[in-house]
Amino acid sequence: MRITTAGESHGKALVAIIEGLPAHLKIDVEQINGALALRQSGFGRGGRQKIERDRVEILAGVRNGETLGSPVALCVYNKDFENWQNSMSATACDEKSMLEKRITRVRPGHADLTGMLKFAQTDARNVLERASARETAIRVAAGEIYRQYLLTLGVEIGGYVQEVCGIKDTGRYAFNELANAKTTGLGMLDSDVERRAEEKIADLKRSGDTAGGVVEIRVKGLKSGFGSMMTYSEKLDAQLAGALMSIQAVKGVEIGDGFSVAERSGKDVHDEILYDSQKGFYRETNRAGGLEGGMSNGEELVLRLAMKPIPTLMQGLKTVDFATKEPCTAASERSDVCAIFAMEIIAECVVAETVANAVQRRLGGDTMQEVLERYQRLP
Ligand code: EPS
Repeated sequence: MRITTAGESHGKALVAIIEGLPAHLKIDVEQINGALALRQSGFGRGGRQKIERDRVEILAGVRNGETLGSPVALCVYNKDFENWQNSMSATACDEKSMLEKRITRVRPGHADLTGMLKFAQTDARNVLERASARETAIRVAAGEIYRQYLLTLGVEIGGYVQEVCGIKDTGRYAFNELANAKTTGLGMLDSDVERRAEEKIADLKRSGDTAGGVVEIRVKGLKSGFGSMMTYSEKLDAQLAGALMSIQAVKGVEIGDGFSVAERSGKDVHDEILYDSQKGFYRETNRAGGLEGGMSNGEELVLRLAMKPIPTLMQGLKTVDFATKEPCTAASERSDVCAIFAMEIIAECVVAETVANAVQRRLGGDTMQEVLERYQRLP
């Protein structure tokens, strides 16, 4: 399955086309809209989210609530476009409005400077409009379709926010506890830690600063053997790491015990293998995070990702004006202070996309019934 997205942050709309979905996948539009609303929420979000009310419109590929096997086209309109038409329309922009919206005080940590140099632009807006994390709205809409594909097979995805700007939750949670993270406001599962994290975000807001954090994503019910050690491009751990790193602001990804495996010897890292006539092969520990040799091993997939602080700071960092080459403070109009809860929702969707693709690559199938039968026949 292949997905392409397009859309600028203050352009008319975000769109996606997914090719290769089997026919007869039931599509629940309200579930997609629920995820879009969650992505917009969370403590620390800024003024833009008061303008947007993201809802998906399915333009093609679905009839009467089921995929047809044809490309599925999705659209999420940007309400803010109404306020930006004069400078963001595809045709006939107003010179004065474009000048007013022009950004040359490039922001450290954003794509502004490198993108301007690479694409020969004199206005950072021609770079940042696409680099913006607004694009994740359409990735969530598409990701929810992949989640519905996986749910048909009994594969579930959950997650929670583990850390915000150094304030960490060190608890361990069973998969069925993760759903609570969607109801807390910041996506954390320990209410004391969450309260301290919210205080930290409020402090940072007062000082014009921003925060990132760590999110953990888990996948339950995926059978063994997805991905492959045969070629590096087929390794599921590599695909997951690459997909998660493609989300705006992600600077690190860990699988299972991640970086901490380097601190311990082999006997404290590898998961010993047991056999039971009912359960088949299994492990009592899951330090590998459900992935060995680039393949799912039947245990839960465990992934963590680190999000850097948002690079638009209200108290702008030192930079250089691209036009004058003079030192200045970086541009800022409005910004989120922390979007870690949004990251949790987005990361689940990106994982859904990657895992669904690994399943479809191995099993094939023109209809969901074929995919399901093939999945159920696997050990
Ligand atoms: C973003 C800047 C802000 C964020 C935006 C990402 O938008 P604006 O410039 O309109 O205030 O709110 O994220 C979203 C719009 C969103 O829906 O997540 C950026 O520069 O990356």
